Parts: sequence; structure tokens; C-alpha cells
Amino acid sequence: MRFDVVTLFPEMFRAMESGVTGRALRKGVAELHLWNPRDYTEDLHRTVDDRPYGGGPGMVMKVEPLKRALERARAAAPASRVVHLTPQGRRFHQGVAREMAQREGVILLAGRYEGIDERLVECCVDEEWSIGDYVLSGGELAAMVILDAVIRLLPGALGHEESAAQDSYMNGLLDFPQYTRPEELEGRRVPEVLRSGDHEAIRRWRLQQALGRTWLRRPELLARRRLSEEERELLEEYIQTHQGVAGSTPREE
Ligand code: 6GU
Repeated sequence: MRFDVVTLFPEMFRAMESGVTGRALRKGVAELHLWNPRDYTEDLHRTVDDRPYGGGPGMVMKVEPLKRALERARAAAPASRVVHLTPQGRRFHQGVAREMAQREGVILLAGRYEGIDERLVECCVDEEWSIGDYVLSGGELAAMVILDAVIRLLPGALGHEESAAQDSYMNGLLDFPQYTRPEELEGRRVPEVLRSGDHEAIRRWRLQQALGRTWLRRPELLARRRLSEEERELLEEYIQTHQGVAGSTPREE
């Protein structure tokens, strides 16, 4: 899959060279192309920002350099839609990542300062996404979050040991807890069932933990998900056995 990113801070994307995304890029599973509006300025000072009409604090990204950078990206990736990262966008989630991973490519537009000229959004942006309800200093970190979430879903991105199918959210539930050696750590033992070798018992325990944690921590995820007969029974049992235990009532949103 091809990713083009329009950004004033291309050096931030070195972070993508680590781990799963780095390996995917080196293997050619994904391609990352960076376009810096500063390279498309025409004045001596290479100006990329300007004052907002109507006044107020902060600056707005200047239209022409941004538009030229975006046009170059579009010419290089004609099949890709333009995705603007902004706190005003719709909330990104795993389902959007799955849908994006089916595409040939995307052009990610990372704004800085107070944002970009609205007319550029109108003419040239196809979608707007936010990664959550907090303010970042620019769209770059949001773009990298989306890059990571999408790239790890691409065929060949994960090794045989990893598998996106098993991940949190792929089944609409939070993950079950994980343990590794030692068997006892500061008096706390690994749950006995995980050492039993009984694969069916382990599967049921993990499913119950995933259901229980989702019920405790993210009840709104459960409300959206249909439960099988087995899942309802496991969750019911979890709720019964955790009643009155500290931190064991669902949190309020
Ligand atoms: Cl996409 N951009 C910025 N600047 N802040 C954000 C965001 C995006 N998503 C959440 N906060």
C-alpha cells in the first residue's frame, strides 16, 4: 500500500522506521512518501504560515505551498484519496483502519498551527479524521497513528508469531491479560489454568477475562456487540465472582 504524507516535519516520520512498520516498509509491504510544503515556497524566507483573517492568536498554514505539495502528491498517487488529520474530523477507530487497509493508498495531510485554509479543505480534501478528544500540536502524530494501525493489517506486515486477527478490537473486546516467566513474581502466581495445558480451558478463561475487562473498563463496547450463549454465561460468571472486589464495578463514562 502506498502512503503519501504532506507535512512540514518529515523528519518526525523516521519513527516509522522502527518495529513492525519499519519492517513492512523495508519489505515493500508499504511505501511512504513525504512531501514538505516548505519545498514548494517561492519566497526568500520560505514562508509556510500566515495570519488568520478576522484576527486572533496563532497562524494558519499558507495556501499556495501546501496546495503545490498536495498537487505533487496527487500526481504521484492518483488513486489515493486525500485524508486531512484534524481534531474536527470524525473519530478514527479499528474499523476505519480495516477499511483503509483495503485501499491502494492514501494521502495524509498533516496540518500545523491553527490549521489550514477552509477553502483548501473544500477543494482538495476527501475525508477528515481525528484520533481522539485531545489537542495535538499538529497532524503528524495522528498521521503516524493511522499509518501504524493500517500498516500492521497489511498482508505480510506481521510475522507468523504475531497476527492481527487476535488483536484487541478485532473481536470487539479488550485483550485478555498476558503472563510470561517467572511463574511467581513478588508473591503473585501466574493463573494456574494457563499452565494446565488444557487448551479448551485456557480458551474459555481468556474469553472470560476479555469479556470481564471490557465490561469493567469499556462497557459501551459490550453494548454494541452481540454476545453468544457461551459469552453471556462466561460474563455472567465473571460478574458474580467479581462482585464487591475493588475496582470491579463498571466505570462511569
Ligand atoms: Cl488529527 N490533529 C491534531 N492536531 N490534534 C488531534 C488530532 C489530530 N486528533 C486528536 N487530536
